[in-house]
Amino acid sequence: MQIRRKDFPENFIFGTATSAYQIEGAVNEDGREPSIWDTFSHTPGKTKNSENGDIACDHYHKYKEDIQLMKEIGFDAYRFSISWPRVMKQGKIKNEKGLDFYNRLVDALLENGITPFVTLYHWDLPQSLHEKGGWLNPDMALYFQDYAALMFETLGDRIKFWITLNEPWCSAFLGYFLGIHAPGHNNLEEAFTVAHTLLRAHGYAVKVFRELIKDGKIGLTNVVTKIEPANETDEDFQAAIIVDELINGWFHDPVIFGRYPDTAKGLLKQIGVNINEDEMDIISEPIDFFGVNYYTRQLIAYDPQNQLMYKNVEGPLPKTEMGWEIYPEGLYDVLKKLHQRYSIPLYVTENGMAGPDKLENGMVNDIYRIEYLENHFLSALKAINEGVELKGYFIWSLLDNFEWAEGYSKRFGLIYVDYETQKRYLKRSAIWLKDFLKR
Ligand code: GCO
Repeated sequence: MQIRRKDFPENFIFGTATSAYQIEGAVNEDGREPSIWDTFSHTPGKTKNSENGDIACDHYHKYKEDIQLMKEIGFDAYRFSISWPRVMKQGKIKNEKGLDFYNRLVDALLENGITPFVTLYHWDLPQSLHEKGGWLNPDMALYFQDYAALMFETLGDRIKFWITLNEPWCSAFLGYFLGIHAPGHNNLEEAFTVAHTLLRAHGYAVKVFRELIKDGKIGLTNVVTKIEPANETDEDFQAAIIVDELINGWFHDPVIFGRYPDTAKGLLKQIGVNINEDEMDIISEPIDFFGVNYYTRQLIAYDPQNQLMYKNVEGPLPKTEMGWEIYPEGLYDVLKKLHQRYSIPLYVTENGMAGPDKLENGMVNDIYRIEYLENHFLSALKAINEGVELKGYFIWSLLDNFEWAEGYSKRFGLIYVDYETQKRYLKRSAIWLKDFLKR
């Protein structure tokens, strides 16, 4: 079935997403200070080919050109993140030159008819705050509230859609348990401590938002993965329930219901992992939407050897360059589940794929990305037609960019970036999207 833009609701928003450390570069310019990702990516062995975000896509200097490309493709909106260490020195004293960049960026977006959606925290914690304990320090929720308040006061007159955190699961579990993201710790209890402080920080930001901004919307973006048992056994079903609660429920239930999921809590008690549950009332300050970052599914098998009693099993479906199964049905499933469980407006704040993109004669023939997007658009449309209040869809990503520990080896962009020349090339998928978005 050929999907068309007019199949979606009239006011449905199509956008694209990026994040500060992945595209901006200019890491030492105009008073920006290091983040934990500057430290991590400059630590030998932490990222592929020891690559880092020092230059990235040089978006700090090329933002006007990039906005023209967004306009050419025809996006309604652009989701980007603010670099905390760029706008506050020592994580707490405002840096006017850093704020000026975002003022210029937002003004240029609005001048070009593109609605800004802003993520306050997309993983680049100021290193100076990390040295005060970072997300292990409960006071970080208050530092985050001050940062959020500064941004609401600076940009809140022009930005009406705000996201507190991007994927707290990644910050907590990739950063503090699996160790593949900054700051690279390997401690399960730390991961749960960090998760709780992040959720408190979210709640504190929502509280101050309600005081400062009367005509805006605020939400939380989580990575939402379709969790399925690897085999039709009771053990794998049970393991899948727990993983679904640990990856998905742990960062949704507290925000809406003010409590952590029971089954997963039971497992943690059983394995002796202590969790903190204070200030659940602040964590569950009412929000206006959930952001859904959907990429794939995970097949889960029971594994008593693992600290959390499960392991991932590789699935049989075709995969992207990240090794993630291409599973558009999972997007429909997770949107339906989120709608049924939380009955709150949703935005797909990220969906896209890393492809084997080769630039030939100035073009990348990423037909596979067109097929990927069409099939995921169809899944989203099916959910909408069944009553899910999905209000927008942001494609990850506008540009090829720094894919964290994978460095620049993984290309998610609709636009190809030649990192040698910093030239941009619209891929075949961008040209397809330009036609799709035409009203
Ligand atoms: C995430 C992050 C993005 C990633 C993208 C591809 O969802 O992990 O928001 O920064 O680059 O998802 O992994």
